[in-house]
Amino acid sequence: MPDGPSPLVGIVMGSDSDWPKIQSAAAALDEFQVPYEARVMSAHRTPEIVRQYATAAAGRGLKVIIAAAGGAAHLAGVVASHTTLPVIGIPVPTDVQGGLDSLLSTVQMPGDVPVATVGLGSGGARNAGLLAVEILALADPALREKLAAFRRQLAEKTNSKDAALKSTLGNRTP
Ligand code: RP5
Repeated sequence: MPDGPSPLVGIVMGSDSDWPKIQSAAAALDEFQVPYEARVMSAHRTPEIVRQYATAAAGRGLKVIIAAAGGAAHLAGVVASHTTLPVIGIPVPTDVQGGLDSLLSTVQMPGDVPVATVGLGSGGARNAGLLAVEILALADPALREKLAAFRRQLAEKTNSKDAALKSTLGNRTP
C-alpha cells in the first residue's frame, strides 16, 4: 500500500494463495476510495500474530476487518473473538465441493461472536468490500451518497439490459 490516509479497513487472509481469489474485496474499497491495509496471517500457522492484530485493530483506527480463509477457515472467527469491531468473513473457494468447507467453517459461528459471512467466489468477496463501505457509510454522509449513486447506476444498467432484451424479443416482453 502506498502512503496515504490511515486505513479504515483491515483485510487479513490465511495465505497469499487467497489473494487472487479475494482481490475484488479490495477493488470495491478502491472504487469508494476507502483506505485499507492487507496482511497475510493464519489462525493456525501464526495464531499469536492474529491475536495481536485483532486486539490492536480498534486502537489503530480500523473500523471493519475483512478476514478471508479457505478449508478449515477459522481466521474470521478467531479475529472476531479478539475484537468487537465488525468482522466480515470471506470463505475462499477450495477444491472441496467448490469451497463448502470454507463456507461452513466461516459461517457457523457460535452465538454471541458474530462473523458476517459473504458468499463464495469473487461476487462474495466483492460484497465483503461493499459491506465494509456500507458500515463505514453509517458515519459518513458523503460515502452514503456515493453508495446511493452506485445503486442508481446498477438500476440504470439493468434497465438498459431489459430494454435491449425487449428490442430483441419484441412482443414477448410485455
Ligand atoms: C488456509 O489454507 C488459507 O486461507 C488458504 O485458503 C488455505 C491454503 O493455504 P496455502 O497452503 O495455499 O498456504 O489457511
